[in-house]
Amino acid sequence: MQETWRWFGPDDPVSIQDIAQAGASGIVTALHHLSAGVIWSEKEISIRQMEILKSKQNIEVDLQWTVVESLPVSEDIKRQSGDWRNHIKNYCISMENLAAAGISTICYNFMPILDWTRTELASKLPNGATCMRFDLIDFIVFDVFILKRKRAVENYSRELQYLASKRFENLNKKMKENLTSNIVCGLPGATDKFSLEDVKNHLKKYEHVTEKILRRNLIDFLREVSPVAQDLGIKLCCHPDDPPFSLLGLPRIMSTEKDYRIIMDEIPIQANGITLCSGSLGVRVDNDLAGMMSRLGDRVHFLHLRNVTRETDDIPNSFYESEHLYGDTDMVSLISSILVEERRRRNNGREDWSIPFRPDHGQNILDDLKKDSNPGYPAIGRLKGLAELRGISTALSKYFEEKHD
Ligand code: DNO
Repeated sequence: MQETWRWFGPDDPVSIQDIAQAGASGIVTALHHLSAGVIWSEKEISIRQMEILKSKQNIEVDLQWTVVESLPVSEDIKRQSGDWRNHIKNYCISMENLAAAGISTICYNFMPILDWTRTELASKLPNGATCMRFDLIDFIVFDVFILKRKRAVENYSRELQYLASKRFENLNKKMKENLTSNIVCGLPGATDKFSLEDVKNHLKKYEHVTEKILRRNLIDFLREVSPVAQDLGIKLCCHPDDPPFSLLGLPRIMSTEKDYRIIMDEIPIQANGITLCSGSLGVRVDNDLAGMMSRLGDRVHFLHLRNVTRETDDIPNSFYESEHLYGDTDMVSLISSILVEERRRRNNGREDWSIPFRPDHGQNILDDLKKDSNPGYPAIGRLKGLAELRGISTALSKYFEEKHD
């Protein structure tokens, strides 16, 4: 398991030095300033590589940009509208430029309009730490009473609508603004920051896009880009929907093992792979993470390891981001499945046997609470997560080695 760490670029309050001291050896980053659909030029890519080099200052560690997260897929590609054909061409050119710069793992997602979504960015825990949270009732408040989406009520039971209406009555102006900005302003890494009007306009453009159409559009996209990636030695890895259920009445098509199976079977080449994100997928009680790793593992090219606690087992539901080892995903079983897959790859002589992972998100603890950082991406909370995950993987690897010697 190759330890990587997400870095948002020179403005990220968590520095390259911090990352080096956390012990990670790979950087996960993206050219966040470029809009979806445009070419990532060789020049822009090398500027980011130089920024990493420069920020290393005098540290003697081998820290390289190894994973792109994300090379965003434009809304036009997702809808097959407007300039989508050009955007696909541009995607292929960006992949060529990344391959030429020695970067060969590319994460992307296919969620319409909203990328990952939370209703609370700093929910207080009993021990004083804070974490991110998705509260279904708050989301309904936003959808039905703030955004006032047409036919929104059709997506929720009467009981949920009632609870949302009661909660809405108690929100003051500031609380409504906060909830809106948490949902539409774009969490770290999301390509777009929207206003309410933007969301309404986008929703209109998605009116005809059903689940079937969105899935077909993803397959069409992959049919074009996967062979190019394969020739370039690039591994594409689709990030799951976060949360893994429909939001704002929009289809979401990468939420379950079955969803992944369809996409992998349609384009059965190695370059067409997965980001297994235990935090996103773990929100659904019907996703068995360790099992998914064993069954889909051959094409898992990137791992996001984090945990959530579901507040109910219904889908959709509310959840909060728990500590890396203590949530609804059994992290020990998941890591054990990962190590079995790595051993299988090694036995088959695969060069990519060591799968890059990052400790995804972290709670804000200790000095994190006094410092600025991107929501979900504090230094110490993630460091704690990384250390715990490293502990499990080290112990299990040693155990497996002894068993097999
Ligand atoms: C959240 C992340 C997402 C992810 C994109 C992948 O922390 O996992 O922002 O990067 O959705 O395309």
